[in-house]
Amino acid sequence: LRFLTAGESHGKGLVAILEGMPAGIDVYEKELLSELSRRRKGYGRGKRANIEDDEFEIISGVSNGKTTGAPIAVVLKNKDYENWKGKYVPIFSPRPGHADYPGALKYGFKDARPVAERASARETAARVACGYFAKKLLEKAGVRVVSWVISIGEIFANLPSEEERMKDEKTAFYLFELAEKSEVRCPDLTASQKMKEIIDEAREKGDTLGGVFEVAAVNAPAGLGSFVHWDRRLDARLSTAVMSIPGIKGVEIGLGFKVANLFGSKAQDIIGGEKRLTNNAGGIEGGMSNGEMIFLRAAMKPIPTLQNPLPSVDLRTMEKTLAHAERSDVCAVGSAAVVAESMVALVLADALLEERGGSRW
Ligand code: EPS
Repeated sequence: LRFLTAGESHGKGLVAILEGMPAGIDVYEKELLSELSRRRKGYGRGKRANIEDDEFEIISGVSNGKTTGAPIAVVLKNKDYENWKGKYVPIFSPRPGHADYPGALKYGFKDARPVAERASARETAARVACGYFAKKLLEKAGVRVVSWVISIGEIFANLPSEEERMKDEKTAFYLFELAEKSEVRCPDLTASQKMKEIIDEAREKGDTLGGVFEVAAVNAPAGLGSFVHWDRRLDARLSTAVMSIPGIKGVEIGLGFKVANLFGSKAQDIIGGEKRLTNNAGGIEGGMSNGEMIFLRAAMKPIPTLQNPLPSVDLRTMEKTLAHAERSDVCAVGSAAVVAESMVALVLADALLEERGGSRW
């Protein structure tokens, strides 16, 4: 299974091509639309989210509501294109933390606009479109991928223990259901309110916020991925996929960094039967799924476009100035979690097809 995306933030639209999906997977346009809107919405997203409605067209690979085995192509419209048409806003002063500066150095640009247009997280809408088909394939195998936000800035959710979140499938579904009701996708509705307040505070100050989210793949079968070669390891594939989401600076599997502080006798998940008592490994041992819930956590940095801009330079003269500022999001952690679900689903669907193969499902 592989996919490609094309498109710029304020261009005509996005194109996603997903290749390698077997035939016979049910596709419902309403469900795809709802996945796209889960990503687009959320407290802290900018005004752009209200302009876009992620109108899409599936132009190949689906017939009579089922995949055909041919490459699936989805075209997503950028409604905002009409507002940008004929206008051109250069970016001469790169935003610290953004792709602007290294992108301008890389391509020899004095104007970082072409960099910013493609580096924009608008592209993640195309990933969610591909992720929808991966989720539908996983659904046939009884696997579900869910996510929730655990912190935004310094506001931390009060949740069931980490041990329980990593281990218990019912808890995972419960947290997911609550997160779906929260505008910041956080299952602790009291913390959600505080998160909204801190987002308001950031907005008023012309500042931005990041946060941490968790993703769980429930009912994933054992044996996905492999130990036999570095690039077949499932944890490596998952972390690459999640790290590739704009703004992500850290990915942990299971207990993550904390496991390094434990004695071996406390870190491992004892084998006493088919299921383990704990899931510190996040469902992956030796680069393979072990039949426990696959569990990961990712950290997103604050968005680099600040309305109260940081110092920068003018790329034409290298003289000191303030960074470029334009309409942007204040916080997009909830959206990143939805994108991460899609990336995890794409990796797991790929690994599942390696195991089970087949042209039709
Ligand atoms: C983005 C900046 C904002 C976001 C955009 C990603 O857009 P604009 O610059 O047009 O206000 O809203 O995200 C989306 C449009 C989207 O669909 O996620 C950026 O620079 O990354």
